[in-house]
Amino acid sequence: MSDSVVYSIPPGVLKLLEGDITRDDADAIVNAANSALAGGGGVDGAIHRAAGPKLPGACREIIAAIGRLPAGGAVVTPGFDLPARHIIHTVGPIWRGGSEGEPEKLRSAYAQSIARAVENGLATISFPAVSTGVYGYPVELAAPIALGVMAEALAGGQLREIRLYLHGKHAFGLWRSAADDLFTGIVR
Ligand code: AR6
Repeated sequence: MSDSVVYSIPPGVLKLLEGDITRDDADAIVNAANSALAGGGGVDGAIHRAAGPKLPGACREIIAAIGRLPAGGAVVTPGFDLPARHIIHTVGPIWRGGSEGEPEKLRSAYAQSIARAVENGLATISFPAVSTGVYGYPVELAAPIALGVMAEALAGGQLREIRLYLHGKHAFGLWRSAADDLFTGIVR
C-alpha cells in the first residue's frame, strides 16, 4: 500500500501521498513544466501522456499569447483526459547553487499556482515536488519553502485541501520528516 499522511491546518487540510499525480482527482493538478510548455520528461511527460492529444495545442495557444512562462509563473489549461478538471502549469527554477533567486522563484511557483486555483474558484489542488527532479533543487531546501506556502494558503482559507504527491518511498520519507518538523503539535 502507498504511504500517506494528513496534517490538519485549520480550516484546511494538507495531505502528503506517495504515488502518481496523474491518477489524482483534485480540481486541479499542478505540472512541473518548462518555460515553453513543450512537454518533457518526469512528471511533465507523465501528465502530457495521461492528458492526451489536446493538451499540446492548449499549451501552444498560451505560449503564442505570452511568449514564454518564466520561472515562478503559472497558467491554467483544462485537464482533458485526466481525472482532474484542470492542469496548472508552473515552472520551477533550475538549481544553480542558490544565489540566483531560486528560493524566491520556487516560492512564487507554488504561490502563483495557488493563485490560479483561487481565481478559478477551485477548492482542491495537487502538487508534485516542483524543481526537485531534472531541475536539481535539493529536497531539504525545497521542502520548507513548498510546505510553508501551502500552510499559509490553508490557514488563510484560500483552499480546502492541498495534496502533495511524492514519487517513491525515499522522497516521501524526506518530505514527511520536513513536514513533521514544520507542523509539530498539529493534530493528524
Ligand atoms: N507523479 C508524481 N511525481 C512525479 C511523477 C508522477 N507521475 N513523475 C515524476 N515525479 P521533474 P522538475 C516527481 O523532473 O525538476 C521536465 O522535463 C519526480 O520524481 O518532473 O521541476 C520539464 O519539461 C520529482 O521528485 O520536474 C522541465 O524541463 C518531481 O516529480 C523539467 O523536467 C519533479 O521532477 C522540470 O524539472
